[in-house]
Amino acid sequence: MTVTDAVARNRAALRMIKEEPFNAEAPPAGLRTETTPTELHYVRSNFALPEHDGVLRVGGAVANPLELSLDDLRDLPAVEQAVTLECAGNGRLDMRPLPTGEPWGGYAVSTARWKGARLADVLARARPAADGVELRCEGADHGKYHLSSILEQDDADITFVRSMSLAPASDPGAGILIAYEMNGRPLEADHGYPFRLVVPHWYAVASVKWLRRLDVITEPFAGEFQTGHYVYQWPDKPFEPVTLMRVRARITDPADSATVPAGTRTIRGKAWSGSGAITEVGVSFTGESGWSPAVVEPAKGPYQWQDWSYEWQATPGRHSLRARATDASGDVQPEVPPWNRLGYGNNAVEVTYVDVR
Ligand SMILES: Nc1nc2c(c(=O)[nH]1)N[C@H]1C(S)=C(S)[C@@H](COP(=O)(O)O)O[C@H]1N2
Ligand SMILES: [Mo]
Repeated sequence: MTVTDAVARNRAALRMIKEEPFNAEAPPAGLRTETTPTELHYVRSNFALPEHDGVLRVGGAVANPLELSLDDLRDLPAVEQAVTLECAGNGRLDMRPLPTGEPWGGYAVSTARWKGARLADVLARARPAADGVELRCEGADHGKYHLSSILEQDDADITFVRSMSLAPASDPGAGILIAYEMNGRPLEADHGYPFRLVVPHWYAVASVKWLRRLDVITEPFAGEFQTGHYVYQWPDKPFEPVTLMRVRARITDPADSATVPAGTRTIRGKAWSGSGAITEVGVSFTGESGWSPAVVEPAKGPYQWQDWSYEWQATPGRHSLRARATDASGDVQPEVPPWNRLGYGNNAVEVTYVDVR
């Protein structure tokens, strides 16, 4: 697929990390509103934009294999929900030593309204076999790829494939969609046209774009994007697959390096986690003092970031503002990025510098 005018328009307002395949962060404005406008939503693609023949094939260990078109998916009951997607590599640039991989700052995170069919409804029609354990999810994109294992041959041509356990995939309550609309419009090419998975709470690698095949499999899947990349390669403990988004807060206002007048200022931000609703956000001003509680708004939906705010008596001088979130599982942001070889899951507390005049 080529870069059409529509694709170029969708890319214009983003902060580019890499031109081909196109990878780009949201601008700070993409995090200030309740949901991120499509043209401000970050883009992360491992390969060039693929061709897609418009058919979703559902097979493997199923009683009733399916071939579904976009219209077939639209005929199923539709669900629309806001979902925060974050790349597992978000914040990699702040890790030391700097891991290999796309040098994401902090803005590979966005929230859109996604509409589609429930994955569980599609699987119910296909009728998985009793010995099915996982669902293999294949995108239409492929290309040369630097494999993470040095034992493998470098730069093989591989396809983007992920798997997930069959239990959540078959659970209508898990909120997993085969999405065909984003913010009320058909998907843009960069976001997976004609349809993609949207897996709430998980780092967005699970949300396979340009979805082409779903196969029920009877052995766990071990593809490059499952067991090579998207794995926490810890220096001091066993490797673990990347799964849920780690708890994180972001100050959205004032902007980093802003100058603001002295007086009462409202500090605003977002906070999100894949392991539970945000229960607390603390704000700290010197880098040393304790954490003062911010007001955390209740979640507007089960899968989206939450707003928080703090009334600040801003006195003249340079201030370092930090925000730290805690979620319902009791997980809290660390002070130091949790270093791992491929640089995933950096949810360390961030600092915003503000000059008050
Ligand atoms: N087919 C396919 N799906 C994919 C990817 C990809 O490279 N190919 N990248 C994944 C990763 S790592 C992320 S962070 C999200 C990004 O989704 P977005 O570009 O819509 O923001 O898509 C996921 N789905
Ligand atoms: Mo990602």
